[in-house]
This record gives sequence, C-alpha cells and structure tokens, in this order.
Amino acid sequence: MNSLKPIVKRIGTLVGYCCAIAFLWLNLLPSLPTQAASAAQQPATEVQIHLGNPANELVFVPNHLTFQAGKRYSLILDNPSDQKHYFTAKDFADGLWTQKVDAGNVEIKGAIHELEVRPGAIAQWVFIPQRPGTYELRCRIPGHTEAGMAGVLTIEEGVGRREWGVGGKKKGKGKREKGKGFQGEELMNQSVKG
Ligand SMILES: [Cu+2]
Repeated sequence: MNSLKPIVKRIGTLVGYCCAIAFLWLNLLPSLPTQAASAAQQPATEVQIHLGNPANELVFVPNHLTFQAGKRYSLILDNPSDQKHYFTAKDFADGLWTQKVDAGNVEIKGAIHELEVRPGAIAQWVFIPQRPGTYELRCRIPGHTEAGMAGVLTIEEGVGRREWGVGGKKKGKGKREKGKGFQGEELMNQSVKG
C-alpha cells in the first residue's frame, strides 16, 4: 500500500496542473464569443441606401458608406426606381457577420453576399462589420456598374479604438498598442478622404 502513495501523489499533482490549465483556457476562450454575443444585442445604428432613384438613374444613394468594426448596423436597402438592382459587395460581405436579412415576411440567416432588390422593395440587413478595409459596391446587371452604379463601402477599426479620433477630432494623434504599431495616422488619412 505504501508503495502506491508516491504514484497517487503524482497523479494528484498532474490532475491539479490539468485543472489549472483548463481553468485558464476556459477563462481566456469565451472572450470572443461573448464579445460577438454582446454586440449582437446592442442597439443597431440604422443606415439607408437607395438602389437607383425615381428618375431611373443608375446610382446608389449614397454611394459611399462607412461602418465601424464591432458595431451593430441595420442597413435598409430600398429601390425607388422602375427596374431591379443588385447590391453586390462580396468582399464587404466576407468582412462582416450577418445576423439576419429581413425582407417582406421572410427572415434569412447566414452568410449573405448579394441582394437583389426589386422595384418598390425594401430589405433590412442586420450585421456587425469585422474586418476593416475599403470594399467595392456595384450592381451587377450588365451595363449598370459602367453607367455609374458603383460605390465604396468602408469598414473602419471600431469599438474600443474610437478614442483616438475616427472622424478627425483628434488630428494626428494615435495610440500605440502592443504589437500593433501605430495605426492612428493611417486611419485618419482614410477617414479624412471619405
Ligand atoms: Cu442596377
């Protein structure tokens, strides 16, 4: 019996280590899903875009939209023209998390890459931008992009970094984050352009 004691003790220590590691792991892991879950519940900022106009010009109104990563948006798409149009923005769509698309009485969940909006129709796209960048928007009906139905969608670094001046309030100032270098300047230039 005595010879078993050291082994039991060693197993005990091992179990202790494993528990400690598991505890740390579980403490670190939930931060991401928790963030997404809380973002999914925050009130949505409503943004509107018209596909075409009543004069049947081939335009997006507005043709430049800016979003902040981590914030929740409700993008309302409507079509006040006499012909159908597309909201085609695959790379933009890849850079965000879609919570839902609400169109008529149908609610669609899952990844969305493109929306077809018929004359008089209206759709609501609820999403949380994830990946900062500048993305192309167009209508893929032949001839429409060329005629001017194109735009730019920008996702800026968002929540938690707003303090260093998105929108040009603290010009030239930036904060250095561990391992991330200096990004304030770059972002400033981007937002000033827009
Ligand atoms: Cu079109």
